[in-house]
Amino acid sequence: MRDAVLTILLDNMGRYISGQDISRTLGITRAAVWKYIKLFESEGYQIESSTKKGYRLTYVPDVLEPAVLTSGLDTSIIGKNMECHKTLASTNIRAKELALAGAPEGTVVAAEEQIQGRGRLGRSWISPSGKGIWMSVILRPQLSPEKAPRVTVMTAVALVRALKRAAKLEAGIKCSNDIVCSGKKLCGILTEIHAEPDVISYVVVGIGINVNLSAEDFPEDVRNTATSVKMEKGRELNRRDIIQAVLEEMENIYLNSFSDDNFEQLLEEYRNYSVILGRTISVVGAAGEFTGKALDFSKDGSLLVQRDDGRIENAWAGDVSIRGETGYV
Ligand code: BT5
Repeated sequence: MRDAVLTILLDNMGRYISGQDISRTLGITRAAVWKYIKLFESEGYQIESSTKKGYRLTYVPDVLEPAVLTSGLDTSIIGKNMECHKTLASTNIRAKELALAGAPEGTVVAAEEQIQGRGRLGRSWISPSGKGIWMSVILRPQLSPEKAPRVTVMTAVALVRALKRAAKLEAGIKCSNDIVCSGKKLCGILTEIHAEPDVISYVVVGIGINVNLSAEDFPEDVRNTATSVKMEKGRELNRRDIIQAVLEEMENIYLNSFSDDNFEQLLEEYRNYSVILGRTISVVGAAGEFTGKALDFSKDGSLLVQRDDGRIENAWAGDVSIRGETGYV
């Protein structure tokens, strides 16, 4: 019932709605409505009350809860089913449990804090409470497993678009799972798949966005290579606006540009956002390290790198780390 009252206020954000209308719609007393209003105020929501006009929600605190994140969300699949937690080991782990148990496509898991946030290749992801977007999306694309890198390409483009739309921030793509700004890492993507031999059964796309972190929130070893929306813009942003933009852009691409026919167009946008194409980079993989020129991204999502001796190698984002010649990018 709490969420139902909150949803009505959110759907009427900035407009008065009478206590009577709320009580009638939900079949509760006006006294009960008033109790919820007091509860929301104690949680940081700002609500104006007028004996004649009713209640008007004027401010929503930066908290992750399904009613807040889904109200006004313009999607038909992604985010229709949502779970928010105060603390999780990792949203990817929780999303995988849900996917295995049959959760519908588009289910989103978000957490205020992760205590075992994960990067690729067993690395960790710093996820302090209340300051970032740490979330995972479950998808069930009808794709053969070797096309799974497409999901990361889609997510990277969606993140760049969403940051531009919701935060007016120009970000770039380093390697498909790294979104960067001012030469530092702003977001990371961890795509994990579960597949039968010929078809993907589910994909969990883990998305980490440093929103309101300050330099001190990063441990020393990461501080020089990491940034946040707040550090770039000089002010805090509400995570809800960014989450909704990300989910909307993801769904837009998923429904319109994900097929074999349209993927080339998406790849073109991806190339435009790349901060490494044409540059000399260092590729660090299981087989060692080599330097070369980043030539292009192939249709399968790998990076084509021309080694100094002229040979062209495929570098897979999932298996390698890429560094600029002189720094992180
Ligand atoms: C990634 O790995 O970039 C993927 C990160 C995915 C995080 C999301 S959060 C929601 C979901 N649940 C999870 O448990 N994970 C996903 P990788 O390219 O391996 O980068 C990891 C490296 O980035 C670390 O070894 C650090 O050097 C650095 N790093 C760690 N935390 C960072 C942060 N918050 N911002 C920038 N850099 C960070």
